[in-house]
Amino acid sequence: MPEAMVASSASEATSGGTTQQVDVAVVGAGFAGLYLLHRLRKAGFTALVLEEAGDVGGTWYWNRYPGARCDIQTIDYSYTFDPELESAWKWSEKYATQPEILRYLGFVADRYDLRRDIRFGTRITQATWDQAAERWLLTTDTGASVSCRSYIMATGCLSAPKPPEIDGVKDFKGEVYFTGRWPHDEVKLAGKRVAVIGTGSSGIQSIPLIAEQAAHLTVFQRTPNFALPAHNGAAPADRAALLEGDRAGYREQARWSLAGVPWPQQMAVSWQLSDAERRERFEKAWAAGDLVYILTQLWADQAVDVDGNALLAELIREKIRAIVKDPEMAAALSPHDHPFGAKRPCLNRPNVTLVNLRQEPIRSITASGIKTDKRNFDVETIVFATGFDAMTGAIMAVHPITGRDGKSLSDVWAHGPQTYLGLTVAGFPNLFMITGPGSPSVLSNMAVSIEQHADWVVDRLIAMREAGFTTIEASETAQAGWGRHMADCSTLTLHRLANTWYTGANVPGKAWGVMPYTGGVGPYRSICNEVVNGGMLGFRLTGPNVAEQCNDGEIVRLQPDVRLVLNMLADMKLPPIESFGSQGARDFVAQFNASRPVGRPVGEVVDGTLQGTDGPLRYRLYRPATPGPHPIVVYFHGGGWVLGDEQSDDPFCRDMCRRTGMIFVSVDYRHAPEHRFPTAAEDGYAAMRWIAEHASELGGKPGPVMVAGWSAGGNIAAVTCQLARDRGGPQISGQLLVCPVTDCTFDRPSYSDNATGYFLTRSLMYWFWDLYCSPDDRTDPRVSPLRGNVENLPPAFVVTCEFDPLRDEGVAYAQALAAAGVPVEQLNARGQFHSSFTMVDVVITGVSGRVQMAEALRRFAGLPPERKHGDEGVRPGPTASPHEIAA
Ligand code: N01
Repeated sequence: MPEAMVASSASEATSGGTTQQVDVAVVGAGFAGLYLLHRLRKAGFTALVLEEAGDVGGTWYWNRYPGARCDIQTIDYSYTFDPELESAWKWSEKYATQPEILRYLGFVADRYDLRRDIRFGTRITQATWDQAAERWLLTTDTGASVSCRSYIMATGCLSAPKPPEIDGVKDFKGEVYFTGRWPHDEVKLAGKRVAVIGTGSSGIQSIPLIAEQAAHLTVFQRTPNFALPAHNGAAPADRAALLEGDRAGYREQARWSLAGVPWPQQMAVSWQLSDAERRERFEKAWAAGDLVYILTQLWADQAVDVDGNALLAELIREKIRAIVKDPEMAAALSPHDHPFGAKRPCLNRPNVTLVNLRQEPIRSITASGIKTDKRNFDVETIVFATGFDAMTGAIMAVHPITGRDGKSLSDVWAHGPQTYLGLTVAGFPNLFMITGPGSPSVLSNMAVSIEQHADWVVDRLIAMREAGFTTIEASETAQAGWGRHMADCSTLTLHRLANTWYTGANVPGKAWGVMPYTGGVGPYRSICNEVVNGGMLGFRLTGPNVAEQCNDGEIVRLQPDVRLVLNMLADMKLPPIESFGSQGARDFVAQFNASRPVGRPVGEVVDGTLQGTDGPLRYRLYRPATPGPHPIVVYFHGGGWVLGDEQSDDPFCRDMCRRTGMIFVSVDYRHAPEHRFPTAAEDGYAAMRWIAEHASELGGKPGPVMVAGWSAGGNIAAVTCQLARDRGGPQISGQLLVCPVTDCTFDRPSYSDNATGYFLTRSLMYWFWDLYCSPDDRTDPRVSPLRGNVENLPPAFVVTCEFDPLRDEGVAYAQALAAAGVPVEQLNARGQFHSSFTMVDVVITGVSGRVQMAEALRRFAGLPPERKHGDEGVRPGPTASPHEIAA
């Protein structure tokens, strides 16, 4: 049906039997649905909102249990699309109560006259895509159906309460309430024996208020949760002043921030701070009572590193011990099984008698109360604060959704939600989700995310109308790519280490996976913009009078942190490094390295000199904190034979020393252009010999050493192995080659695929080669080890990165070693660039690669594997895995 006809019939509200025609139907009249309706109308679309509840409010309509409030400061948890609206409404508290938020949403609905296009008390029973008409047909429980061109789920993330899944609920003779479906009439708890099951945010918010009324309250807690004081009251003066000082700037910062609230990125890492400094930061955060602040502002590694997080978690447990005087109760309330922030913490705290379900699980609910393994509790009222079938439940539970070719969304999502951008699903044309799984949603200030999503969707509908397109659908390629990117992002945070509703682990039988996008609000926004700027990358668009358009592909192929680093470098608009000249380039590298996070502590760092071929060479030795003697790894830094020194890969050496439990000796070989080929190679070999001969004096195990190197250092490590074999030793038990230079030709595809844009450029490599080695010498195996004899070399672990000009020569070297019978494993690191593995604590996704490198070195040394909890993802995830070419 033409859009004009659709429009003309749109406002004819129908009941029973007839089908209302609109451009767009929206499910849900919460924050998202209201804003969508406003924007759609302004854009000239006919729109209808279908809402099961009796009024607007969404989650704030249903969650009216005692104590319900928001946990993001209300000045941030507001619409920002209309400055007049902002000045027309004033919040009374720092964290507004549910009634006030509901009043606000009612105020918004009235101000923009939204209710006239909302059908309340209407549940959708079925949604089916009609391919011929290119429309969605919605049937409802009122009998009035709707036909729409586009169908938008504004259903919220926490709207489908989880069933109690405890035996015997039906037998209970008393009253049963769910926090997520609290009655609108007054609930009388005065003088009653009440049980609350669950101590998530809803439980913790409601328990103190229920306790005030009830004669007796028994709280059944399975998992203790981190609870923090909210210090409610007026909005803090400093935040209010920031907002009032530059409202537009403040809102814009929020849109590009990580969590949707304007706080800067913390740079200081936990191990850089003293105990006293950490405590001071923590006390400040504790006193502030701001969830986003305490989740992001203490130290840079608090949310990404198990150790950095444990320091904070212990400080909170210390508070619990100080507040709760009964040690047994304090222990029961102290979370130990999940990192702080991996479950949503609560701004409040329980203050009542507790049943620890870890010690006495609930057996069943009986007619008169709750029976655990040890006791019977007689109660008159049970409150289930047991949470939600989050993110997907709200979308799937409302009705069956059938897309193109009869595809059911439940089937497509049977093993976990698949989406493109969290906004669309392949196979479901013209279906959009607001804050769906795969978007930042619940890990962000929802108000900011909702506006971004709604704007993006409505802007696309406008653009389609202008171009004559009538359908839009995500491609399978784009969706699969987004799934990979989502999984990559999830390795950046600690959410993977907790059983929560974020991962689906709270619902028995639900597929496991981190459902919200963990890459941050700002990066997500820029990706959505890139999709548009890339010609709607990953979408197929069709229309009756226009040619089909499909610019297929993946929007993010880089690892998320690599993307951030490269974007940051691109924003700096640096001139090519080679344009600085060799000394200028060295100064630049030194300055660049000074700005990176300091390396982690090791047992000891010793600087010294060793005897090279023509005189002393500096070295830096990294010794583990464990008792020695330790195996020794001789390490050669990167820098194209021109740049760097024994300290320039300091964070990498420290990290590998800690992971392997081995001594790393980083050698300062001499550099070009002052010392050209074969100086670096000969220095490398001489240094390795000296270190092997002096192993005991250095505190190492006598016997074979190992060699390792990155980039040109990888080249020197590979060459050293060949020279040691040909010159009668010393014995080397293994070689770790990270993005090594192995050959002098530049015609492999990675040299053109990754010629620019990934920091190490093709022209920089040309420059390095020119400074180090004249064309006549380049085929010498001491600089092109791929040209040498690769038989009888030590076992190797070769690392290559997808976005590295040197990728293919690294692969070629691994293949050559394998063909010659050398035991070799190769790690092809997807989405990584040349510097990924040495940018420790900046490129966090490099951790899994370094874990594998450390394991390889331990194998070379004949040691058992030693994994650090949390590093490698205890859950299935797309960590780069070593590809064994041959053994
Ligand atoms: O739900 P939850 P919630 N037997 O899933 C326990 C938002 N929110 O409604 O952890 C016994 O967090 C379960 O135990 P365990 C906020 O984002 C915001 O409280 O699975 N116990 C847990 O203790 C929040 O994160 C505000 O071991 C059972 C609890 O029930 C999200 O909503 C306020 C059980 C469920 O906790 C969800 O919070 C409220 C069983 N069979 C909510 N099943 C604001 O302040 C579950 N539990 C804005």
